[in-house]
Amino acid sequence: MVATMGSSSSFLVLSLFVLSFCLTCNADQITSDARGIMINGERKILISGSVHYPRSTPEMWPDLIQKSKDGGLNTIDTYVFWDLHEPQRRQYDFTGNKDLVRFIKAIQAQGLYAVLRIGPYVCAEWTYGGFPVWLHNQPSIQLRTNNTVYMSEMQTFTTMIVDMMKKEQLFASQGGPIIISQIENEYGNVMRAYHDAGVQYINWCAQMAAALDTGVPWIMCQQDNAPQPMINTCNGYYCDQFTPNNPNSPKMWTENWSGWYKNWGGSDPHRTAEDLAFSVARFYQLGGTFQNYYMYHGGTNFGRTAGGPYITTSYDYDAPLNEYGNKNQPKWGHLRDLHLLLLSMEKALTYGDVKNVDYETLTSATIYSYQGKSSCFFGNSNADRDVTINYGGVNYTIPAWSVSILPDCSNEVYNTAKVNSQYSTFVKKGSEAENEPNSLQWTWRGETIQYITPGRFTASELLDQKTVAEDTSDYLYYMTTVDISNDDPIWGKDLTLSVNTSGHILHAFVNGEHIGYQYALLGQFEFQFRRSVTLQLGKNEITLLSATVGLTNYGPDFDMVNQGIHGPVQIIASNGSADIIKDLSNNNQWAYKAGLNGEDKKIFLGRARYNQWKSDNLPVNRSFVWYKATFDAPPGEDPVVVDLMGLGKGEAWVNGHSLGRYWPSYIARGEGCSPECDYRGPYKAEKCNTNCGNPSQRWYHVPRSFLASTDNRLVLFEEFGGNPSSVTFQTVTVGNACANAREGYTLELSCQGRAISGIKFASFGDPQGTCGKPFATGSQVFEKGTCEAADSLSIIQKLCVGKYSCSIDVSEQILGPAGCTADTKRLAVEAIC
Ligand SMILES: *[C@@H]1O[C@H](CO)[C@@H](O)[C@H](O)[C@H]1NC(C)=O
Ligand SMILES: *[C@@H]1O[C@H](CO)[C@@H](O)[C@H](O)[C@H]1NC(C)=O
Ligand SMILES: *[C@@H]1O[C@H](CO)[C@@H](O)[C@H](O)[C@H]1NC(C)=O
Ligand SMILES: *[C@@H]1O[C@H](CO)[C@@H](O)[C@H](O)[C@H]1NC(C)=O
Ligand SMILES: *[C@@H]1O[C@H](CO)[C@@H](O)[C@H](O)[C@H]1NC(C)=O
Ligand SMILES: CC(=O)N[C@H]1CO[C@H](CO)[C@@H](O)[C@@H]1O
Repeated sequence: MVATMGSSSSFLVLSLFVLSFCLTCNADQITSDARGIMINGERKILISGSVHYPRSTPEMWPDLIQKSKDGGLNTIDTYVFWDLHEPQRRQYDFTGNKDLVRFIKAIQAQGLYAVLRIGPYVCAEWTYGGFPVWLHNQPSIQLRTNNTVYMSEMQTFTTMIVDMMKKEQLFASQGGPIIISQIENEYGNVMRAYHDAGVQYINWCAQMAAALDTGVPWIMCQQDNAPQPMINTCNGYYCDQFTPNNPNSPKMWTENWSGWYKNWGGSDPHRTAEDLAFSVARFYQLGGTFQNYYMYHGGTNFGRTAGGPYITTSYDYDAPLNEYGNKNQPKWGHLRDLHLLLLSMEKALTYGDVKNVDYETLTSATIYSYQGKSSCFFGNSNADRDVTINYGGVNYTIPAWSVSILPDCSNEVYNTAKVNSQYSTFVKKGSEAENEPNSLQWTWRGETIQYITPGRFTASELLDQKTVAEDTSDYLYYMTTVDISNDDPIWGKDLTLSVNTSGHILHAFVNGEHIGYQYALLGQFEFQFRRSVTLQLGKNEITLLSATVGLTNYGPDFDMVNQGIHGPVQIIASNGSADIIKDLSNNNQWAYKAGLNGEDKKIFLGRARYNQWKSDNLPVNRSFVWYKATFDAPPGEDPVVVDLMGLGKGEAWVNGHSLGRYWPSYIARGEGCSPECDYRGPYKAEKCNTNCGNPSQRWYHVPRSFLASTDNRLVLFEEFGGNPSSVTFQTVTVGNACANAREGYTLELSCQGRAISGIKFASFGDPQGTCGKPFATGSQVFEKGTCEAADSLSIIQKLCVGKYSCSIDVSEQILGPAGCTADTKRLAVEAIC
């Protein structure tokens, strides 16, 4: 806008014009066609990664986004978590790590695009799929279907989020970063269960969203019948065979599962860098132009946000950035190399002519020609066979389950199965805090178990936990009394208390005594608790304490899955061969209380008024105990974790911030792990697991922003019984970095924020062995081969030691003659961090 001013009045008019125009002067126009999303009329290659704002802290966001950008992403995707923002009806919260606007602005600050998946049902292994539990208790409501009460609540929340984004000018149509929004989530997977009402509902979702007039496209993932103008998109481990329902919609992949989540009782899933890169390269080879990693950073399920049942507090996901925000190498680097290459081919991929050539089974070439130049993808989807193809008179070998990319159709620049990025291993180190004693000094107090007291909410039936506790706590007391007279047929007999529950954990107390507890085994959430009991003549007090471990978040009618004691609750007297049953389920008056006493008093905040902590006779292996200790923060910048080995199950707080549930006593199933992992062949969540036979989760992230340098307060609520004496704070640092690159490539090494302190091994020639690789059998070291450039080690030492990162062109010019006859020489380096 250049103009010369005439008079002051026309200046005023003009500046008003400029002002109003400039509200949209950075505006981007987002449209789409069959080849892709277009920004201001130009088709784009969009490479996106999911980072969920509440799974980290605002202090971590800039670094996570920076590392995403350095990893070659141009877009960040997040869900919006309704239950966090509206914990009680019409009471909103956007503070701290719930500050959605701050998160979107952090994306904008680094020049990335954003995808806002409002849902508001989000699944996401998040408790109740992101729905606030009060929704469940609205009269006449039915969730995710043609129900006016639900639709009105959904519309109110969705509109509020859209208005909030508009007010902050965050849609691309206003000059902001949000280029796409999503309504609903994977509804196509469950729609059949809702019959015609489901179809009616999804059409309503489409109209409701479109009417919000964001100026950017809306998507619906896993929705084969997505009504116009919604774009349906694919979620899965592989999406190369996906076609959208509208021939004018681009081929978009909204969830590429970069790994998998972990359960209590489960081992650690891993998806290899080779297979993930293969799925991505294959998708872009076959015409995809938008793909999103689910997750790029998984993070942590703080507080009670983990869904489930039984999703762990760690949501690491084996994502390219690990739970603490460090690069998960070689995945991060191997994908970055791919992203940069794909972005360099953007014009050819989005505007080029496309030709597919089929070779033998499951092997094909795709050639993109643009402005007289051609770029090639050679894909081999055979899981067990390398294939050599002849293209342009030259033979190319494509390893099994891989894609080669040749930006000039002659030189292979990238192959998904050949990893040139470094491997990093992480080590946990004890706190080096000065004056920190070897073990923490603990104080403790007991949790008071509740029995029937007048004035409680009562009902003559067993109620669902969602109905009574409305997710204010994991815990709900069910309390009743049983009167026994000496003419009662059960008097004097051997008695058993039997309770059917879908809990997930049940504790039983009779006349003040904890007679036992039981928890559901992973995958078997219905169970029956049975213990022998002794009742006295007269009144007997029975307290059943039920605890949930993440509310169900997925499946048709997932919101109606029973959580809590549904009965029957019976006292069973054995009378010879027959049983006499006293059924308490619906005959008795039940009193309810949600939450623990200590939760009501918020004793994890450490207020002086509840300062009844004792320091003597520290209980060990006793259930329902609160423990407290103070500690100094480990110095430095490295991420901090607390090792809770020795404890049973409960929740942990640092300075009042909940770290999440802990359960180190739950040992991962012994089967399903294997020392090897073949990247070839379709991935599934059970394929490449580690950590069988160890606690599913032993270490818990303590974000640096939760900590002061001294006098931090750790509070634990121990439900089952444990020993806190070995609890320690540790830091997570890079142990060593191993890298390996072929001649003609560049080898890069870094210690992720620390200087490289030494080089343990370096050899240019035909080095043997592996180093730092997960799943590698045998010794994890490089060894000198039959030939080697004599000065490799000293050259690498000179180039790298003392540096934060170093990059070496692998060639004889730099490293000296290797004297090898092998035609594929390589450089292998192990650096000490
Ligand atoms: C959807 O709900 C409306 C209003 O309650 C009702 O009139 C209509 O019959 C419902 N449609 C289906 C298919 O259930
Ligand atoms: C390519 O491979 C074919 C089949 O193995 C072989 O006959 C041919 O000589 C090779 N061509 C070149 C240029 O190496
Ligand atoms: C209670 O649990 C037992 C054992 O799992 C089962 O056999 C029985 O059918 C259950 N009863 C009800 C009413 O669900
Ligand atoms: C208990 O067993 C005895 C002997 O078999 C029988 O006579 C009696 O009726 C039983 N009581 C009840 C309440 O079933
Ligand atoms: C803890 O106590 C329970 C019973 O109260 C017992 O079964 C268990 O073996 C004890 N565990 C340890 C580690 O002492
Ligand atoms: C159908 C299906 O498996 N959906 C899952 C896709 O992955 C996301 C992320 O892990 C889950 O939230 C869905 O349940």
